[in-house]
Amino acid sequence: MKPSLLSLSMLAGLAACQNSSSPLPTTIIPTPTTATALSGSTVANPAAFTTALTLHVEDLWNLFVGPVSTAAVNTTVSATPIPTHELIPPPGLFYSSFPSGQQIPMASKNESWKFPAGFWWGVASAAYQVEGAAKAEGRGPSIWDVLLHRVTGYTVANQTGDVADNQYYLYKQDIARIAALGVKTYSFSISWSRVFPFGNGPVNGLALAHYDDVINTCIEFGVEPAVTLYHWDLPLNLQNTYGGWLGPQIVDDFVAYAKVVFGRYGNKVPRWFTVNEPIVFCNNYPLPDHYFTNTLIPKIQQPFWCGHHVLLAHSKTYHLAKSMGINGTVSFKTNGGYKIPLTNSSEDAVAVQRAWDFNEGWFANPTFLTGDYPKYLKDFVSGFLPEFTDEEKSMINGTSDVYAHDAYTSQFYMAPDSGIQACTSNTSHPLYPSCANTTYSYTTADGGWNVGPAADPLSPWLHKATDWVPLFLRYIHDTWHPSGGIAITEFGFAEPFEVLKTLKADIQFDPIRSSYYREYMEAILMAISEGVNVVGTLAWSIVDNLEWNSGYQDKFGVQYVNLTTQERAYKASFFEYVNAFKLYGTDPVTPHFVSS
Ligand code: PNW
Repeated sequence: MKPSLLSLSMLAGLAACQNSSSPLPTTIIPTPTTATALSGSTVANPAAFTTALTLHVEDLWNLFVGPVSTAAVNTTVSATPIPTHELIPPPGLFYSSFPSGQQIPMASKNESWKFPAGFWWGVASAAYQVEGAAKAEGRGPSIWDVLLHRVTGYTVANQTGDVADNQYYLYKQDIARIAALGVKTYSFSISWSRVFPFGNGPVNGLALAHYDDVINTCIEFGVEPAVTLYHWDLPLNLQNTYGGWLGPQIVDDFVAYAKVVFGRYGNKVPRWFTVNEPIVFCNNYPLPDHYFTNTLIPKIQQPFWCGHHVLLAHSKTYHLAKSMGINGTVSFKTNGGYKIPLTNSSEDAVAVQRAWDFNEGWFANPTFLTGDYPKYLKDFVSGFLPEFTDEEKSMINGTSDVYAHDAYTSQFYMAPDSGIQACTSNTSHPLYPSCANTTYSYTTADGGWNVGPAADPLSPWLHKATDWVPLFLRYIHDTWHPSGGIAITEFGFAEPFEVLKTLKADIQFDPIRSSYYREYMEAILMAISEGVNVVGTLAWSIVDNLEWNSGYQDKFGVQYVNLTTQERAYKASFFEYVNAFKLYGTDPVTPHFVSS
């Protein structure tokens, strides 16, 4: 891999990210007295503290991450057929209008429900959460390698993505295992810093060859690949040279990355996603102090500078795909949930609208409606962000073929105790700038219950709230009118305390996650039967994986993974999910690669 020329000022803050494991000789640490200039910011005397430095990928690892672990298996493993005994569904948990696959139904199927022909459904993952092989075949570090290796107190159990599910080498069997259940789609992300170890500059052919084989293996097993270009694993070099998503340079770097990927895999991929959940990764700014290059952009503004560049990068990439003749759909994945007004007060109604504007509306209004931000958000960001030009607005508007929503849960929204006005006029109010408060519980007058059972305590944001899914789908349909329909591109549940179970057979039986999938599928069927155009679903996740700063303690897999042996096992919830399509699908569910 060719080296990259970097400015020494990117090393500002490096001293703080040193630890005893770092091999960096202390003599080359600069005095971190200044910051790199970014949009909207200035520095006192940038030239005085800048010099050129040539870095190889290995230097990036050594300087900023330190040693990484490797797996015992470090070459690609071929697939073996799935034994039929693994494909027998569990005994049912429910007796309802939704019979399980195994037992004699106690009630008959709801004949007014149907998934239309062509409905696409599958399971999802993301590169950093499953691949492992952190340094293999020239991968450059991403910000997540630094966050999990270096940042004190960032993780709950000091776990990293170094090895994860080792899917970088085990993908053939992972694809075979879903094919054996008849799953139609595998949605995964490409690691930007594998393809461009520095985020820009030289392209890594080994990474492109790897994803060639992942995509070809999907096709060979009758599984359609769905590919996300960016699932939070920002190449570290881009964060350190210009602040990552805070810098306008990211727009062209992202488009250049997309161009290489589209050029290579083009029409083998029927569904493309540009970025995953910008609401989440933009709200991850500001990154922790001291580990990345400093920026002078005020912390409160940073998420919105990120969002601004995301909208430009996404829309340019959308137009690039069309100009390259890509015939798959191109969308971004957003996230959130139905915002239930806690009471019928007019203040709570305003809080709900503010919450839509600062969440889904942030990216959906520009791309589906107007090319610009929704009202309450615009009132805030117009104080510092540049106004989109007319040309930019028309470039942004109409750039999502599908409304792709990662819709795990819903919650109640209400005005802050102090009232909305007292918050919007006080920049140090804890709820500023959205000024919408949230709760998971009904009011005492309404019984005080939670909206539904809680997930694992490591996902405190997540409750089973499937009752609200039909209304939510209706709201999306009525508000953003997506012409290509709505896809639920992630949904899933962290079974409480699953990490504490010791027996595989106990782990495989996951009752709340199973009820979540069953009732979520019922909710979608209800919405479809009432005319909402839902076109696909992707369960999160294909396997237990690295749940970011919760490590491997918080489990979302519909398959269990033994992290010592890397053995996989189907959980009961996976059968529940697949059963929905067996019972209510128009298209057959066809298993592939089962041993006789
Ligand atoms: C998604 N929320 O993140 C991500 O795309 C996955 O990488 C992650 O593993 C999965 O959900 C489970 O956490 C979300 O607060 C994070 O509503 C937070 C929310 C939703 C999705």
